[in-house]
Amino acid sequence: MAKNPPSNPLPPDTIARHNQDHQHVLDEDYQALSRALMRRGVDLAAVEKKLAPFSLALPSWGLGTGGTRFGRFPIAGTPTTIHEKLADAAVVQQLGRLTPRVSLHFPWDRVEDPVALRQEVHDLGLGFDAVNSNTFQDQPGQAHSYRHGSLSAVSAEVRQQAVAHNIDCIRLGEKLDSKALTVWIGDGSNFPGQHSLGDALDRYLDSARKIYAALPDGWRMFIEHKFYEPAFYATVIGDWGTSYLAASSLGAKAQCLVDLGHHAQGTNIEQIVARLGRFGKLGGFHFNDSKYGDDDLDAGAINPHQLFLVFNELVECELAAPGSFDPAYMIDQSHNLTDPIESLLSSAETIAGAYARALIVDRAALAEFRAHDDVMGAFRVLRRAYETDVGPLLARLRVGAGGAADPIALYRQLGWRAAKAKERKPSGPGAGIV
Ligand code: LRH
Ligand code: MN
Repeated sequence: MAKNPPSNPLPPDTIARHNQDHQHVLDEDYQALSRALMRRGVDLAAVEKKLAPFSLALPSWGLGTGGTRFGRFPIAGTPTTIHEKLADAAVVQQLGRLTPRVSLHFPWDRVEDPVALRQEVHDLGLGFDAVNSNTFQDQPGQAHSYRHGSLSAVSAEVRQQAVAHNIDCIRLGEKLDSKALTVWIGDGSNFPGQHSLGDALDRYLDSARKIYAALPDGWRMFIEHKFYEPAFYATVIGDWGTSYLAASSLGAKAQCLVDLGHHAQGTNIEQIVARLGRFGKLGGFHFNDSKYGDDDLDAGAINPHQLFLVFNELVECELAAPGSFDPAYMIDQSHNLTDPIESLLSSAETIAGAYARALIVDRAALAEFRAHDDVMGAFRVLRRAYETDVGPLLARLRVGAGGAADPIALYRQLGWRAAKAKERKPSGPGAGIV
């Protein structure tokens, strides 16, 4: 949770005044929670030490209004340029203090002058996280279409074009101090027989090896699997197993990225996290939530218990491999009906809350119950942590880092969106995620 940058989008004194009005209640609630946790033998100082550096990256594409194939209903004042998106990201960071990085998507984010943009993001107290390539859409003037795939396409020209785009993303990312490339491809088929399922993966691996070879030292390549859409019969990187096999065959810099919405209903995602963590291939996350498909809803909005169980596995992975466990935590949501800043403030706190609950699990009691196959005993240990309101703890750390006691209430009070609606050009209606 970072301190004040040179150019804050919001006047810091407004946050200080807001917090003064809330200080008494914050202290009371925090004292009550710390007393309750102390009684349960939870070492609050250790929990806060773990929680304080926790941070997330915002998706540049999540700062604008999202949509579906059926339509998009932009809110006046939402950002359309990279500069407007970074200003809004700085508002989320200044109020919430959990999101000091932004993940860019090329070519959605047009970067005219990377050196100037790097300075701009620094002045806003932010940085750039993984960059994302895009070979799931055709760009105007593009030589070869991705209609029949990209990195796994039958056409060598198409594969070469897709490889070149990914390497361009790495080179641009280097200029922006990013340290990772996320590769999600929509490649797949809609009809049985359309593709050789084996050859399609081999073509993908051949292309991915060329991208991997272009990675600078210290960089990582995140392979993002997804079980369907836009392909509706078979997806080349359709599950964690294929992603794990691909990352293992590429090398140490390649790891698997888990987007929570990319799994069939009923999938035990926390077990996938445990497996990838156990074998050192858990590179990162795209946090969101879904009820049906890849709905890209706000994290924890539908299934907050699953989010808690994912962090419970992350804490166990961290305990099993202290120091070598460093997944990239990113949000990937589509804000179709809410103000993106409010959704990102809410989601970031929800995700940090899931981590905080996982940190207060009584691991010793859990191990004891597990050792004696005491099913209900073990379950109740997790349930007790899950049912703990950690809000006062998060608020104390947030305010301590210069954030707002009640970020969304202050955001609304300050009228940022209305002010931006007067100065920003409207983004037209349309369809699709951006
Ligand atoms: C694919 C995905 C991927 C991004 C896109 C915006 O569904 O999750 O991470 O490239 O959304
Ligand atoms: Mn994603």
